[in-house]
Amino acid sequence: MMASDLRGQIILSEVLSNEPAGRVRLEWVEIYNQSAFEIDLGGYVLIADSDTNNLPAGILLEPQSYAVLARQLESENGSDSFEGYWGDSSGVWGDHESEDFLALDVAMTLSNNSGNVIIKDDPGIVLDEVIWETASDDGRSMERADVGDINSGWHDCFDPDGSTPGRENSIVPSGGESAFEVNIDPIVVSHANNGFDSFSIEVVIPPATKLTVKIYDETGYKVRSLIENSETNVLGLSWDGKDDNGKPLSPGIYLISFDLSGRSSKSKVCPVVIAP
Ligand SMILES: [Ca+2]
Ligand SMILES: [Ca+2]
Repeated sequence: MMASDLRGQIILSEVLSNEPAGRVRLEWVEIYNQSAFEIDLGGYVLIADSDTNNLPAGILLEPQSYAVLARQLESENGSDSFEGYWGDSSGVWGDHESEDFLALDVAMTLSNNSGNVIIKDDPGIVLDEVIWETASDDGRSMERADVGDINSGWHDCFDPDGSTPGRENSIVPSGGESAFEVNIDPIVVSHANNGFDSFSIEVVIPPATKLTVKIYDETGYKVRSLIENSETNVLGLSWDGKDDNGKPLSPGIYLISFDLSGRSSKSKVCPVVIAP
């Protein structure tokens, strides 16, 4: 394959524009080499809002590999830098097993609320572009859904860490990007025979939302708080049929409420039964 045929094989795969809380220099852009060949990044141009960066020649990105272009890769005291936050904070990139991918410094400032990033090839042809018009949560990146398909869309990162620099992007849950799913199994349990089975509860919530789960009796009295403001996208919980004081509840029907806050404010209520 001619070198020129490789030009279109570098795509944008992830953007972190809204840094983790309290940080100011931690923006980065992840690129991906779709091809089956090493590609020299020399000649590629990254444009982030008004900042233009000519990537340095002689740096090779391996096939099907990611590289991070960071606003501040390293810093002397290790703190406010990509290496300090996503690496081992030694002050040097590449000296730790968590730092096993290519990362470079670029000059850029990405706005949280709206912006765009473009990658061009040597002759100035736009290879890929991403535009955003709303802020993601603090520390949550935007990821391309499928790095093998340049036409695929983008979504907020579903990984509990909030981003996936240098590695595969997170997967959209089966229910879709706005998935809010609750599965409870079983829905009837019994106090009989001393032993008490628990309700097993799995919840999928959209990115940038927080989940609170509470349990009420039939009269609307709250008997138990299971979790508050959890940001985990796929969460497994269990309820042992006891109240907040650890006391087994009387047989009857109970209502488990699932409330989202943040970007979406949906709710669900699911009835379960404690049998005699
Ligand atoms: Ca390091
Ligand atoms: Ca990634």
